[in-house]
Amino acid sequence: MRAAVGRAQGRRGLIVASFRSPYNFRLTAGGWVSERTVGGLVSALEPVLKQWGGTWVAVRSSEHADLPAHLDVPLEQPSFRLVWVGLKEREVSHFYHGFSNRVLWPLCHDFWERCHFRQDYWRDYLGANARMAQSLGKASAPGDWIWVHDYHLALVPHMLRKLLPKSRVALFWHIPFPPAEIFGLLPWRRHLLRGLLGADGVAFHVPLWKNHFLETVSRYLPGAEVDPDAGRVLYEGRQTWVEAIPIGIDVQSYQPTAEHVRRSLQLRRGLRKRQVILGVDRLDYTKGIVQRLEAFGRFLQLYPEFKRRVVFVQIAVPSRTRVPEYVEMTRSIEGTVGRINGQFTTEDWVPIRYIYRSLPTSELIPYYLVADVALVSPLRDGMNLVAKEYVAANAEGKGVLILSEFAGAAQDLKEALLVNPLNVEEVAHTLGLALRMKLAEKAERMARLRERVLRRDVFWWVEQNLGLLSREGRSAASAPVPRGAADGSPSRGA
Ligand code: ADQ
Repeated sequence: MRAAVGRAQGRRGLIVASFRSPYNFRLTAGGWVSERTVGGLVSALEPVLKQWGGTWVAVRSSEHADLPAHLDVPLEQPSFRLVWVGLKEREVSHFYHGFSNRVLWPLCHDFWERCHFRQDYWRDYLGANARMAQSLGKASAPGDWIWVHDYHLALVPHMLRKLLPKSRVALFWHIPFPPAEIFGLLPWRRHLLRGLLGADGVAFHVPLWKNHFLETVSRYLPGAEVDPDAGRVLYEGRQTWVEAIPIGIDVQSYQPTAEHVRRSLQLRRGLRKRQVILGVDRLDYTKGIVQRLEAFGRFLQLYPEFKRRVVFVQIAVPSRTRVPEYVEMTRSIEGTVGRINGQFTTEDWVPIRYIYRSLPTSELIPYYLVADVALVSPLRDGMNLVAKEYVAANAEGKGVLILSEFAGAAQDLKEALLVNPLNVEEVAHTLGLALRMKLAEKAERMARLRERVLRRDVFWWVEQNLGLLSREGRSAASAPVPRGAADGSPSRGA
């Protein structure tokens, strides 16, 4: 596909649609500056758009009301176009904070008891999806490929079918897809399934989520014909390919530079050369932060010889701070940190360092380098990019990855130490194992993990997804052309 894209004739564009804008904008003394927003989807796709060019359609947040409706971004070195969809405050509140984050998010992570099935949320979800579909219709030219992202926009593919019957549409679902009996609880389950099946291709991170989706369609969507072996659904006279395509990262941007190494040595000195366990997350109840802290506390009880010799650094970026469940979660994490530190702190040692803010990648990498152990223990996660970033940064092979078996990444990264994040005893003992692991075993495990993470990077993932659109006899020659390929200048990997 990489080669095929490079050979393609004629420029066709890639249009990406997501709820979140890839950048926030800040007015400084020198004018507006763009800052990349934090989150898995943006971390993965922004480097691709920067390299390929194209258009990104996203919802405009209220702080950006003064900026034009489209911009060439990033402002400092424009490489693609950002088009904003304006929504009213109430629409964002019901569509995003409500239906997306208090219905679909908990449902898909198997927290169905946290769902708020409210009709007003649903109404604005429908409306916001329709507005997004209209904007995509306006932003696209015939022949463009439209790539819709995530659960916020599940109805868009079906809506685009009516607006742009000839367009090629793919949708990537970034979170888990739950078992049929859980998705079946959703009062609007049929609308959602029909919405997704408007796409030519729907992809999930791993086979488990794909299989849950196919099972849900066959159980709850009358008239749909599912072929699980071929990964195909026939519905209303159309066919949709369904695939498992694990997301990767932009490996290059996690390769440590001399400056990262210098900074990591500084960090290690600041931590008095103690061993370091690291957690890095968007603050979310699905990430299992409280359970992880409890496991660290238990580890200190079970392995007292590590007291004063180890520090747990938890970096959490504030997230969805308007949703009550997240406010409650923030308090609960702070309470747990306080209790464990209160129990174990000595004159010269505080066991947990809690950093509650977003860090730029250049500051995150030194933490990845200094960490003897990365403890990635979500209760449920579509994939989890932090696990892959840690591996990519770990060129020397000295680190150990402990990974929840409930993260999609565990299906990819089998040489990690896999744990059940709810089993506090198991996680505590695995910490003991990881901190005592011999260098040779660490290096061997890390080498295997790196082989997979480096090979299946984010560009591989994009090609696989766009490949879904060229199936069914459509030649790869109609694929979007990365920047430079159409005029004969070299493009990455072409
Ligand atoms: P997220 O739930 O946002 O993504 P994840 O995959 O872990 O989760 O990505 C988080 C990203 O934010 C990473 O790139 C990480 O480096 C960054 N990040 C986290 N904490 C940070 C901090 N304090 N400062 C700066 N950056 C920080 C969703 C799904 C995942 C899926 C991704 C991509 O929930 O399962 O892997 O989409 O598909």
